[in-house]
Amino acid sequence: MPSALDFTDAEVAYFGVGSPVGLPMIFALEMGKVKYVVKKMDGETWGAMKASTPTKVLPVVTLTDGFKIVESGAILRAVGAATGALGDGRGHAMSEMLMGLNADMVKKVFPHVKTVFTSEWSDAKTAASKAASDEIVAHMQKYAQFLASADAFTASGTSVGELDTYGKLLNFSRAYPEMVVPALQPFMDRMAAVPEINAVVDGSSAWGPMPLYVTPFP
Ligand SMILES: N[C@@H](CCC(=O)N[C@@H](CS)C(=O)NCC(=O)O)C(=O)O
Repeated sequence: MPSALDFTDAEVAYFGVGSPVGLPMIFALEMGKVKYVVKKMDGETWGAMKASTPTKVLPVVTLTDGFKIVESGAILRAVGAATGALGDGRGHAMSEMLMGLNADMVKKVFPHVKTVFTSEWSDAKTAASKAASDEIVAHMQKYAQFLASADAFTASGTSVGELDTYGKLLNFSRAYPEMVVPALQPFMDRMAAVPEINAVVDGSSAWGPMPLYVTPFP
């Protein structure tokens, strides 16, 4: 395992939207009880900051020594290394297997969904998106074989891979409820009941309201 960075007092810049990109790393910070600084961006503050960021996208985490970490997966794993959520042995492998499956989930689903920022939509787009459902559900069926118990993939149940799975599935299942195949429902229910995770989703964390990024099809 890599030696861990110290995220204490790190500034975490992200939008006030609970997206499949940002939610997992926020879950990891909250689960790890990291004393970080929330920098919640909106259109105006982001417009002023964007040009100065390394990759012109958020999230950006700035450690107290000025080191900046970009890329949500890198932040998630670095926070996981600092908080024990990377897992070890089989738990680490399982968590990384989920990360890989989730990357494929994103590729299959993201092009089809409507988000809070989508301005134009049509019935034809909804029909085209729904036509992708079978392939998406077939992907989600692959997860069940890896469950270590009825509702968890690892012994901790909150490895970075599980946090990533939950953050992404919470969003994408707004468009495709069928993505939560029956075998995954206990996992989703357990994760929803974790107080730190629930606080981010229900808007009672330091981030305040975080409406989900993906919306149901109209
Ligand atoms: N690969 C990047 C993608 C980051 C990304 O797409 N960020 C979006 C928000 S989820 C963003 O900053 N959009 C604002 C913009 O492009 O101006 C990551 O995983 O961190």
